[in-house]
Amino acid sequence: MSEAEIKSLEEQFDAKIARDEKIEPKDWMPEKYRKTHIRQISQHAHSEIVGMLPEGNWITRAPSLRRKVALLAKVQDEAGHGLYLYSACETLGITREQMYEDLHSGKAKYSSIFNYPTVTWADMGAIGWLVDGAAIINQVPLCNTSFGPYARAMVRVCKEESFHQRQGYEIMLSLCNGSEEQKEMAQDALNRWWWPSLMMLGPTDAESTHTAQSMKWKLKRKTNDELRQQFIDQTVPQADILGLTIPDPDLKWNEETGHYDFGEIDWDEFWQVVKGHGPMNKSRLDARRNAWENGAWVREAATAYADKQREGKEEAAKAS
Ligand code: FAQ
Repeated sequence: MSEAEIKSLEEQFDAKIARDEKIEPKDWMPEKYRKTHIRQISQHAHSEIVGMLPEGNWITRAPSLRRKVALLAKVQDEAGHGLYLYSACETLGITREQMYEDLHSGKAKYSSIFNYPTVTWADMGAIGWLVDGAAIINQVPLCNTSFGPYARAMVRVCKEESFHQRQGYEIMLSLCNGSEEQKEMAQDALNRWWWPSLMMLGPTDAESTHTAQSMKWKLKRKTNDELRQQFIDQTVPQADILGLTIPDPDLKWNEETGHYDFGEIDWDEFWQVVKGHGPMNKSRLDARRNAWENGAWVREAATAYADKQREGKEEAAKAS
C-alpha cells in the first residue's frame, strides 16, 4: 500500500472516531490501535478468569444455601465475562491459545487486585462491594468505547456487575447489623481491601503510559484519576451507612472541589504486585497453569468429538 493510501485510510479512521462511530473487526485500523486493544481486552479477560479464584475459595464455606447460590452464580458470571472478552479479542487476530500462553508465561498482566488473599467470609462482602464497585465505575464508560465487540460485551458485563456489587454490599450490611465480632470482621475486610481497590484503577494519570493515546482513540472515556475520584465519592457515603470507617485519616470532604480529598496511595506496593511480588501472585498463576494442564484431556476429547462429527457429516453428504 502506498503512503498516500495509508494516509487516506488513517484520515477516514480518525473521522469515524470523531463521529463516535464504532470500529468493527473487518474495518481498517492502525496497527497500534489493534495492539493496544489486544493488550487491554486480553488483560481484562485474564482478570475475570483469575478473579474467579479468590471467591471460588469460599464457595464451599458460604454460611447459608442462599449465600452459596449467589456466590456460585457470581463466580460463573465472571467465567462468562472472561469468555466474551476472549472472543472479542480474537476478532482482532490473536488466538485464544496465544492469550493463554501469554498469561501462563507471565507476559500478559491481569488486575493487581486478585493477588490479595481472601481470609474471612467478610472478604466476599468487601470484594463485591469494593472490587465490583470499582469495576463498574471503570466499565460503564467502556460500554461506549470505540471498538464495537468490546463495547457490546461491556453492556452485558455491566448489568451483571451491578448484581455482584449489590450481593457484596448486602453481605457487608448483614455483618454490620450482626454481632460485635461480625462487625469487626467487616471492618477488618474494609481495612485490607480499601487501598488495593483504589490501586486497581491504575497508576496516576501522570504515571499512566497509555491513557493519553487511549483517550484519543476513545478506548478509554475517563482517566484513571477521574475514575478513582468517582469511586471514592460514591463509596464513602456507603461506608457511612454501614457504620464502618474508611482506613484513611486524610479522607475529608472538600466543599470547594465538591469531592473527597484522600491520602497518599502506596504506589510501591502497587508496582510490586504488578511485577509479580504480591501475596498471591504465585498461587494464582500456579492455579491457572494447573487448570490448563489438567484440562488437556478435555480439549483433546472435544477436538476428537468435533472431528468425528465432521467426518460423519462428510460421509453422509457423499452417500446422498
Ligand atoms: N493491575 O497506562 P496504564 C473486575 C498496568 S475486572 C495490573 O494506566 P491502561 C471484575 C497496565 O496494564 C478488573 N496492571 O494502563 C471482577 C500498563 O502495563 P502494560 C480488570 C495494571 O491500560 C470483579 C501499566 O500498568 N479490569 O474487576 C493495573 O491505560 C470481582 C500502565 O498503566 C479491566 O481490565 C492493575 N490494576 O489503564 C472479577 C478493565 N493498572 O500493559 C472478579 C479494562 C494498570 O503497558 C471479581 N482495563 N496496570 O504492560 C482498563 O480500564 C485499563 O486497562 C486500566 C489500566 C484502567 C486497568
